[in-house]
Amino acid sequence: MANTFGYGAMTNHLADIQKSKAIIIFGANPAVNHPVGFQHFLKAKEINGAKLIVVEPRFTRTAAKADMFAQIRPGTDIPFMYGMINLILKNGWEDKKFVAERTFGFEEIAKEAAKYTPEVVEDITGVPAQQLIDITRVYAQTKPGTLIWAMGLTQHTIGTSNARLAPILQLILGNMGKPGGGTNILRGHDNVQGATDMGCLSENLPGYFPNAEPGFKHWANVWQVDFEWLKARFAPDMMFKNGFTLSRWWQGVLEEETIHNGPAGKLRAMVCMGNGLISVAQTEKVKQALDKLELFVMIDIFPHDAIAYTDRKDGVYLLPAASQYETSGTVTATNRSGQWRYQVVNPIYESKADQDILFAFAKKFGFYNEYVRALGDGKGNFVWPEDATREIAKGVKTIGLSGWLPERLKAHTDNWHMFDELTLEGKGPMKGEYYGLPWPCWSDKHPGTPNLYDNSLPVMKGGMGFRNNFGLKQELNGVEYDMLASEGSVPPGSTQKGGYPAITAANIEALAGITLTEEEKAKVAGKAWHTDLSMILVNKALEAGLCPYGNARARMFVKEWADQIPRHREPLHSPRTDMVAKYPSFKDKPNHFRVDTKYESIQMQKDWAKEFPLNLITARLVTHNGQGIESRISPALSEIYPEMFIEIHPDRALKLGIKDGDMVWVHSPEGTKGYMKAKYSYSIKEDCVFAPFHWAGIHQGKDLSKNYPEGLVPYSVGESINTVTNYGYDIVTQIPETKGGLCRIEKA
Ligand SMILES: Nc1nc2c(c(=O)[nH]1)N[C@H]1C(S)=C(S)[C@@H](COP(=O)(O)OP(=O)(O)OC[C@H]3O[C@@H](n4cnc5c(=O)[nH]c(N)nc54)[C@H](O)[C@@H]3O)O[C@H]1N2
Ligand SMILES: Nc1nc2c(c(=O)[nH]1)N[C@H]1C(S)=C(S)[C@@H](COP(=O)(O)OP(=O)(O)OC[C@H]3O[C@@H](n4cnc5c(=O)[nH]c(N)nc54)[C@H](O)[C@@H]3O)O[C@H]1N2
Ligand SMILES: [Mo]
Repeated sequence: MANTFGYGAMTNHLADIQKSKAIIIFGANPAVNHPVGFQHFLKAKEINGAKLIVVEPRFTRTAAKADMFAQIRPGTDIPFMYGMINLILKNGWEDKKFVAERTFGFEEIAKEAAKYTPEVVEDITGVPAQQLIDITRVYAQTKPGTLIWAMGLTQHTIGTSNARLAPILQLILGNMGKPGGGTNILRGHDNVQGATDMGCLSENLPGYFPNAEPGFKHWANVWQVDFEWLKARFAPDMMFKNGFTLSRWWQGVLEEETIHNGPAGKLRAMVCMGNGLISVAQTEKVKQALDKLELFVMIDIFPHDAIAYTDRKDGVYLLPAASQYETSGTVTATNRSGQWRYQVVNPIYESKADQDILFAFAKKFGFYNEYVRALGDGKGNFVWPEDATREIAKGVKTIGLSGWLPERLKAHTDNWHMFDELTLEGKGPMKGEYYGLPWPCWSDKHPGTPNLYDNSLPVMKGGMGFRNNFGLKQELNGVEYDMLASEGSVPPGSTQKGGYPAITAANIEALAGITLTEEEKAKVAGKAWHTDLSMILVNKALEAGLCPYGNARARMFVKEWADQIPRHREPLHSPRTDMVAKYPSFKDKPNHFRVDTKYESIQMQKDWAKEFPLNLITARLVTHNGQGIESRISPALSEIYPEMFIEIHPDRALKLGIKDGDMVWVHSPEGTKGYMKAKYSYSIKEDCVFAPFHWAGIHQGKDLSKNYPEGLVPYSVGESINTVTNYGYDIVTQIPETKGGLCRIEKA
């Protein structure tokens, strides 16, 4: 099952933010959620005099450090960014050369931006026109500028559009591919980047190979198994279909008429490995689905809250997983760097490392031999995790993991004091490599890539253009455009003078100016750079100073998408009914990760704001983590924030007759309600409330403590705000709209 929380990696690295002169943050609170990384932001301010701009619905601890703070209405970042682009173009602050040489579709963006005057933006976002003008003037004229985002941009029905418009803003300013610039998405869990890279999403295979026959054939080749054998593992016609997502698996159990699960029909069993389950929206549905499953297997280092939500007495199995300290291997950090970790202790008691649990399953299901065939001698004799790391290096060329050999990664962990913090350059024994070999690390000799898309550096020093993934020509408004970069836009030391396509067996000789031997030709026949396991194509490209994936233009316009350019659409449950008519949501989408997903039909159903007048924002606290089980089982952390609460502005509370510390009911348009403590706060506007999502164990007011295994009740239980968050899912990724929605509050 896929985890749909977030997409995208940092283009630059964390310490590179120290080189920024302007930092604009949309919907991230690094002072709280990335406190170690936030030190680089503070250093940029102190050492570099960088201007820090925060665009946020709440006055956060990050906002407290900002030079400029725009208190935006949730879900309206697109109008804000278009407003900036409008002013940039009016004042001629765009980087014309960059746009002309390295992008596609700019005119469409300019047309849309023209609609968003400062007055229009003020009406939609609630940010005063003059503030937008001031922020744009500073950000557009102070370079290099970096753009930061995290969950405040992604957890919306239009999350994907948000995540497209932010890089478009950076492209227009020419801030892409520059030290101190880029788009830097602060990712969540340890190794969430690695998990995405390894195919833990239900719509693609490891290394982002499309969920289609060529992708499976590539992996069959790497795994040395027969493609037909792989095919036989799937129900008929289901092999190339997206799977369910974590946010909607329950629909597969509960709502037969709206699922598209082929001959398998309803979901009957679930294995949950390292996820809290109550952390996704609609916990009442999650509860009902847990009750209805025939088999529920939890593989976790601790039996977590989901256990308490189901009343069932059988069909539940807890498999004790070992923690990261009891195993070893690589994780991938938010800046694409690899880190080797050594085991500290052997798994304690009867716990097993996750991979050993998976191996045991594979044996039981009868495909262990195929499962481990690519490892070691192919007969089950292998060294974990070294051989698995080699398999990754062999198969994942798409993002350039070929250079991530275990020996190299271990040397980086062993010598991490031998790297420069600001440039990541190695010294002494590590000379010539960048710390953590940030991907793409194209080959065993490539040093890694600290900053993506920097075409001022040779490819063998981490330089590159944009990826050629979308053809050579594209038509737009009757004109045919070249999708490759212009003449003159190319990393130095290349055999080419401008753009070039992705490397294949068919074009390598012409592009690199070489002749392959007959033996080489036979080895690479029919292959492209990312499917050629011999490495001949990649190595020959690198020798010619060519980036294996080509040198193309960044697309601002995407023909195949629901919105070809990012467009503002109001949240499904919007506090501004007048805006819904002007900026309606998408048409309902059938068969979206196997389930029908509603947009317009919910949005138009009624004037939600009348009954549910408060905008609900959910986010994080520094002392708790995720679903909260790992921090609520700590007596010390539970003491700092001992109970679930909801922040409300005192002026609004006064109108509702709610005093600071009163218990309240928070009602959701879903028909559910949550019981929690009201807390006065001035950090939100009067029409918003804020609640953390770290609690569980009380469901619609009912205490579930008795349902935890004996002796394992967390020190703090509370209502999960996800019982109250509203229906709404991103049109592409299906991330829940947990940062936009409505509620009503009454004194309990
Ligand atoms: N202490 C701690 N650290 C963590 C975590 C944790 O649970 N605890 N979780 C980790 C994980 S998994 C992740 S993904 C990251 C997440 O890191 P962040 O994205 O920083 O996390 P949040 O606090 O959920 O959301 C950030 C901000 O978005 C704002 N916001 C809400 N709606 C909007 C909007 O429409 N527009 C804008 N511009 N802003 C909006 C919220 O007010 C909030 O302050 O943190 C990681 N770090
Ligand atoms: N309302 C609202 N909801 C949200 C969000 C929000 O901002 N608002 N944010 C969303 C986001 S971005 C995220 S990432 C999710 C987070 O939600 P979850 O992923 O559910 O959160 P965690 O608490 O990090 O859960 C991790 C689980 O993994 C277990 N674990 C830790 N180490 C290991 C290991 O080595 N092996 C195994 N098998 N298990 C292990 C832990 O014990 C824990 O149970 O919540 C999402 N939900
Ligand atoms: Mo996350």
